[in-house]
Amino acid sequence: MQTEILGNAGSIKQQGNVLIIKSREAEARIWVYSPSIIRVCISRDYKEEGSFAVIQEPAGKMDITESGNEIVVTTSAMQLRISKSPLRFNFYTAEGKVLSEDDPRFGVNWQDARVTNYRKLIADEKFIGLGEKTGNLNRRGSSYVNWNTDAALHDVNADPLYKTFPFFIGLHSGLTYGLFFDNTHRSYFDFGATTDEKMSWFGADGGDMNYYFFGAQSVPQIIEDYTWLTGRMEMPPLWSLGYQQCRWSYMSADEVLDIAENFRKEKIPADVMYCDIDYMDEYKIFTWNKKTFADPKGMIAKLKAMDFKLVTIVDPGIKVEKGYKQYDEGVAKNYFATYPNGENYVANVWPGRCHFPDFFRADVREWWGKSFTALTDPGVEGFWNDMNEPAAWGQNIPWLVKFGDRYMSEARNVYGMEMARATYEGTKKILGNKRPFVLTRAAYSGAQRYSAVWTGDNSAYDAHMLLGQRLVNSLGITGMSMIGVDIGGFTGDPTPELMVRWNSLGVYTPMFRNHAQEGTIMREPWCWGKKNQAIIKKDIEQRYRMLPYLYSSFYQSCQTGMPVSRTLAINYTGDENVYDVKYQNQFLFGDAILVSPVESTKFTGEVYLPEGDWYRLSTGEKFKGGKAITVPAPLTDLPVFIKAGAIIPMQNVIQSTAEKGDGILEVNVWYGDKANSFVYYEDDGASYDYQKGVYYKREISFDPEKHEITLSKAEGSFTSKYDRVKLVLHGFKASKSIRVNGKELKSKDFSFDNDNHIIAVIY
Ligand code: MIG
Repeated sequence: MQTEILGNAGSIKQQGNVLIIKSREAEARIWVYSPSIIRVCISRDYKEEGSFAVIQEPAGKMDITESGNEIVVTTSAMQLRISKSPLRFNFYTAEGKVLSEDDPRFGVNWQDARVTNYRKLIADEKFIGLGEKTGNLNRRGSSYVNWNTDAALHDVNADPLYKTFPFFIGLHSGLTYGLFFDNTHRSYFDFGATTDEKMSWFGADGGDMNYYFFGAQSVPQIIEDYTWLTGRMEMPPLWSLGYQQCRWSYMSADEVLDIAENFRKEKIPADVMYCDIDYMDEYKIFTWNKKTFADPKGMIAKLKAMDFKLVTIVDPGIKVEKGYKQYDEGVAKNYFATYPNGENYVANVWPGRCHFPDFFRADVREWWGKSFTALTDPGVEGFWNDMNEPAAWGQNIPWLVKFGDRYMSEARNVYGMEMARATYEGTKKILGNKRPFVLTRAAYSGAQRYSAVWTGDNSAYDAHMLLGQRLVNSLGITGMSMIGVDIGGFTGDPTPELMVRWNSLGVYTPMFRNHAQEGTIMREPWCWGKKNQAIIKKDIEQRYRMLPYLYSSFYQSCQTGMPVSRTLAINYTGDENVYDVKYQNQFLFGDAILVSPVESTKFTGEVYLPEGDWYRLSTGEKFKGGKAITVPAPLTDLPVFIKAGAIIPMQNVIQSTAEKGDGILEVNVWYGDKANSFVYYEDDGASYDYQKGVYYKREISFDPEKHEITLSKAEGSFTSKYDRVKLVLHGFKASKSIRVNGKELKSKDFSFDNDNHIIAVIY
C-alpha cells in the first residue's frame, strides 16, 4: 500500500478566483464561495467536474496575504490560515479564534486511492449532522460510513442506512462551524471514536479531499449557508401535508377505494392513498396489473371524487423482457448500466432479472421522465422512488458495473438522488404547472431540491420510534425538511399502544404517513378498537387544524433551509441539556411547538424545557423553562408545549386539504413577555404560480409592552381562502385591554369587521 502524507507547499499562484498551491504529492485549490463558505479541494489528479450537490459558483472576494510559513485567506466572516511546511489547513473566526485545524502530523493523506483528513479534536467539541444516521444527537465518540444500503430489518444502531449526507456541524468553545465533504465515494466519519480522543477524521475510498468549510457563528446561519450552497426545497403540494395511508400493498383497486371510503365514512381526515409494488403487472415499472387494477383512470377518478390523491411506487430495475416498452427502448438506446465490455448489467429484484437505467445521463433522465405518462395519464400526482440505493438481491452490486465512465464505487451514493431528480424533472414537465410529489429512499446532499424522503424500513417497537425522530431531526440539519418515517413501524406488528403513540408523534412529523410491510396486520386507524380509533382520529384532526402553521413553516424551509422538525441543538445550541440522551429526541416543530416523544409503555414524560416560558398545548398549564419536568403523558396526550409568545395560525377540522373549511383563520397567540412575530404564508397549494407572486403573506406580531397584536398588510396577489380572522389568546389577562392594529379591544368577546376582518377575540 502506498501511503503519502501531504508535504510542503511548492508553487503558489492565484488564477482568477482560485488559489492553487502545489506540493510534491498533490495540488490544493481554494475558492471563496461567500464570506462564510470556503472550499478546499486537495487532489492528486484534479479534473474540473461538476458537483451533484452544489448549485452555486464561487462568488466571494478572496483576500490573500502571505508571510513566513503562512498563507492567509481572509473574508469578512472567517480566516483560512494555510501553513506551508507541511501544508495544513486551519480555520478561524474573523477575530482569530480557532474553529478547526488539521492534525499537524497527518493532515491530509492517501493510502492508495483512499484519501483522509485528520483534524484536531477540541476538548469540548461536539458534532451534529450527517443526516440519516443512528446513534446520539451528539455524534462525538461515534463513527459512520456512507454507502447507500437497502437496510431492510435494520436495528436501531445499524450503519450505513439509505442515504449519504457528508455534512456535519462542529460545536465547541461557544463557537460553530460546518464541513461538507462533497465526495460521492464510500466515505467515513470518525468523531473521536477510535483515535484516543485526539483527532477526528473523515475520508473516502477515492476521489478528492474536496470540502466546503462554513464559518458562520450560529447553527441556523450554517444551515442557511449549506442550503444556499446545495439548494432548498420548493413548496410541497398542500395535499402531501395531509394524512397519508400506505401499505405493501393494497392488492386491488377495490381495496384502495374501500380504504379511502372508510376514511370518509369514519370521518377521519386523510389526503393520500398509495399503491405499492403490487399495482404493477409482474412488477414492470410503468405498467398496471390488468386484472386487479383494470381501470386505473376510473379508480383515480373515484379517489378524486372523495378528495384523495394517489401516489404510486416506482423502482429503478427494468425487467428483462422482450416486448416490454421500457426494456426494448432502453436496450435499443443503451440506457442501462453496463460492464466494461458494454454488456448490460443484470441483477435480480422484484421483477426478476433487471437492467438499471443510467440516471447520470440527461437523455436517460428525460426518457425516464416521459415514461411517467403511464401513471400521470390516469391521474397519479405522487411518485414514490424505492430500491434506489440501488438495491438488488444480494446487495453487493459488482465494482465493475458502470454508468457511463462512472463505476459503482463512485456512483452508488448518488444514484438514488439522480433517479429522484429524473422523476421530479420528468413529472414536473408532464404535470405542467402542477407540483408533483416525489418521495425517495436513497439520497445524497442536495436531494431537497427534488424530493421528500422517508427513513426506510423501520420496525414496530419503541426504540425505533425514538430513533425515527432522531433521524428526522438530523436530516433537518442537512437540508431536508419534507421527511417521513413509517408510522407504526414497517416490520412487525405494533401493539395498539405503540400505534396510538406513534400516530400522535406522526402529527408532528413533516410527512405523516402510515405504512406497513406485507404480511403484517392491517394498520388503518380503525383497526385498533373504537377507543383507540377515537384517539387516532383526534390526533389526525389536530394535524389538519395546524396546517396553516405547517404550510407557513414549509415556506420558511423554502426561504432559509430551516427544517420543519428541528433538533433543539439548532436553536438552543449552547444548552448542554439538549444533548443529554434523556432529552435528545425532543424537537421544535416549526418555530414554536416543542414535542417530547414518549414510549408507548410509559405514561409520564420526562421533558427538558429550554429557557423561556412554555405552555402545555393540551392543558394550557404554564412552565418555566431552563429545567426538566415530569408530566403526565397518557396515550391521549403526547407532551407538546408551546413557546411563550408563539403565534400559531390554525383552521377548523376538515376531512382533506381539498375541503374549503369554514373560512376562518384562527390566529392563536400565547402570552409571552418578549415580542414575537410569525410570517403567515398561503398560496393555492398546488401550482407554481407562487413563484410569480401569487401568494398571500402577512406578518403577525405581538408586542407585550403595548399589549398589541398587529397583522401586517398582505403581500402578494393571491386571495386567501380564509375571509375572517379569529384571534384566540392564551394566557392573557382578561383585565388588561388588548390592542389589535392600533385599536383597543374592550370587551372579552370582541367582534368587528374592519380591514382585518377580525371577528372575535377569545381569551
Ligand atoms: O424489498 O415495495 O422500503 O417501503 O413497502 C422491499 C415494497 C421493497 C421497500 C420499501 C418499503 C416498500 C417495499 N420495498
